[in-house]
Amino acid sequence: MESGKNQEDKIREGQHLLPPEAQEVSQTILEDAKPFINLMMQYKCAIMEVETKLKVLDAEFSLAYNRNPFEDIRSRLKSPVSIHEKLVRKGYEVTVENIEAYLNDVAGIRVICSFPDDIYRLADMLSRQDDIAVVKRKDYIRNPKPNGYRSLHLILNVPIYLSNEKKYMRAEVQFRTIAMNFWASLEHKLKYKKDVENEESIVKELKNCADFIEALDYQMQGIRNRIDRSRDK
Ligand code: 0O2
Repeated sequence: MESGKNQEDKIREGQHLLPPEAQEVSQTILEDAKPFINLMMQYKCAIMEVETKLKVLDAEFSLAYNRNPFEDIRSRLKSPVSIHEKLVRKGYEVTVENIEAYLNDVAGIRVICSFPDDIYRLADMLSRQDDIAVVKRKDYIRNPKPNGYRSLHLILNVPIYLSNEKKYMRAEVQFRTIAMNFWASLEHKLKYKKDVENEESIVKELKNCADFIEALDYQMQGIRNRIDRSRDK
């Protein structure tokens, strides 16, 4: 994702190519967009802060347990279209103030772990850091959604240090195993397919797959425990 400054510069650079009357409109749009671009830059900083914290934990954890607590971290800024859709869906006016006030997941970090117990260990280590506040914890692993969705979500308040202020930004961290992520990614894609035949039976089958995946996760964790125990002996 490009920084706000780059995007702004690019728009400015292209302005002289426009006819004079359009240059004025373009300048107004740019001025109106500034608070939004600035806010997105701040969310991007929050993502960087959380990623750094996770990478530090990874380094320490891998020394202590001789393996990495997560396989991958993926981050994204919510797109303007999705921000617009979510505010409208929640019944709020689409303003920069309402983005900050009502959306938890503009800054999104997804952490993909190998085993369910790594998720809880990592989430607890992150939550205990004294500059972070856990605003909300949604445990869809112990309490899966009716469709079978499983993941642990932490909504965090994370400090970012700007040139003249320290500001707390909200970020959502989703912890999933590889298997949970496989299921959620496919289900997410399938959800947006329109006019699907036998939708009810597909929903049922997806729930069955989620149950298989849950069993698989704990079976793999059991195998790892047995290997660890025999190594300790
Ligand atoms: P996208 O496209 O991933 O950004 P909240 O404001 O936090 O109280 P919210 O955001 O509805 O309410 O909370 P919830 O249910 O915890 O969902 C947050 C995110 O979790 C979703 O973001 C999805 O990324 C993921 N998620 C939740 N439920 C499901 C599900 O049933 N299937 C899949 N595949 N993902 C799910 P968005 O904005 O919906 O989507």
